[in-house]
Amino acid sequence: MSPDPVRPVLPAGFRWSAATSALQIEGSPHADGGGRSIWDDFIATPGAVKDGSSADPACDSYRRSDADVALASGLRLDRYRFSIPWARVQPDGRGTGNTAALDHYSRFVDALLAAGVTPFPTLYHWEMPTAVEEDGGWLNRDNAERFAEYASIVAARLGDRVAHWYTLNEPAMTTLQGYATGALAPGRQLLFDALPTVHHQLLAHARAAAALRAQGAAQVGLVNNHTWVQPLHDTAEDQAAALTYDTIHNGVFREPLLAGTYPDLEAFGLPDMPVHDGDLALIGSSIDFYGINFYNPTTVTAADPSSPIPFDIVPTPGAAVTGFGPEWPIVPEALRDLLIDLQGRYPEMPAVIIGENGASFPEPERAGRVDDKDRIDYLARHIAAVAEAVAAGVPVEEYTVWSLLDNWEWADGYTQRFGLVHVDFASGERTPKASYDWYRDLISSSRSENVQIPTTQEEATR
Ligand code: GBH
Repeated sequence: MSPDPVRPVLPAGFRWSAATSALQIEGSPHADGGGRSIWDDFIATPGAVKDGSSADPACDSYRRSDADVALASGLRLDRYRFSIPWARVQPDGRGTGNTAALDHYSRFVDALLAAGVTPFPTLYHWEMPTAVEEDGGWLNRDNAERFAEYASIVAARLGDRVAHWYTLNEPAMTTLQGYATGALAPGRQLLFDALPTVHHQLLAHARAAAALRAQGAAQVGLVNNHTWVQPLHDTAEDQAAALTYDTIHNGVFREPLLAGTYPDLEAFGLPDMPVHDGDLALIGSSIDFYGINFYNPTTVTAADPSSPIPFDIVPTPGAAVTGFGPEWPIVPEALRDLLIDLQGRYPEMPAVIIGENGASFPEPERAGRVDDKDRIDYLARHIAAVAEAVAAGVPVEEYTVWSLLDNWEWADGYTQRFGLVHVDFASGERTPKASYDWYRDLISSSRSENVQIPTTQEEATR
């Protein structure tokens, strides 16, 4: 039980959501004429995916979308965050949209609306058509315009019912893991030569945002995944290493959107971004809300001077960990500190939406009910951190759990379970976990009054 009788409170009207992404849940990536994506290519690369799995059938959600709508509706979510894959809509990465796929998402949007849940789609959760990657992917500036054309096609079909859009999910992961280290598709290992993909993604986002608004979109933003970076030791070397990591993971994706400029990359010995006249004005006025995915802080130490990368990421001292091990320390206060720091840097920033937050823990593959106390504890403490930031004046308006369902975790295959709902990947059967009931009750209590956020798992499950 919390010794502190003053628990954080979230204001009435605070919105609740849960998220998934297409490739991670849908299966049948080529049904209805879906095209080849960089993830098909990555999956086909021996050793790329830890358990050798493919994303098919995952949760089989392309064929079981009604079951997912029922689960979203059972939580009484304000909004459901899902993604639409570019390669289904434009199988060759260009041309008029694939009608069968657009019909599918049109029916899905109708089903969500009928269930009282506002659809909140993401247009790019990492599935680039292979044809676009073959034209240089995010290294090629011209592909920003292609992305905007794709956005326009989707908006033309769904824009009469969808008012809120995320353009890109986590461009930092695309740059750092997709193009710099190769841990995710397209598996390029360009190290710092990957940096132009930062600017081309932000440009793609901004052009897509303009295209969406031209079709009547009410609110457009993207989701940056931010981490709270701390030096391991209080030394000049570790502080410099932490600042470099903070700049390439957080700063280069945040500053252009919220301040219309890039950090001084030269100061870190990094090349300048390939900015053309007008780009920064466009990017700097492109968002109606600022999306943040948060999972964990990062502790950084200076690397050996002979290393091509000036920092090493190390375990966070004293922190509990998720199913990923020391790579994913659990430090909820880091989310509060990050939000308060953001508000300090950008006092005029738009509303903040937490677009993802959640954790995987070792759980049975085939099970009925999972009593996922660790997840409830993780979520309760991070929601409490959000409430503390709101109390300190940070304009957070929405919180999203990653994920509604256990799903296919990219290069980690089926080895990590993040869901409020257990999925038996062999049968497709969905079984709500204890965290599903907990989240439903939290949402329902927040509708009747300002919601008191429990700060411990013991309280949360009482
Ligand atoms: C988010 O990524 C994603 O938006 C979501 O799709 C994902 O399922 C969720 O969070 C949980 O990971 O590159 O070898 O280190 C957060 C970034 C990307 C971090 C994959 C973990 C593991 C593989 N995640 N990464 S590796």
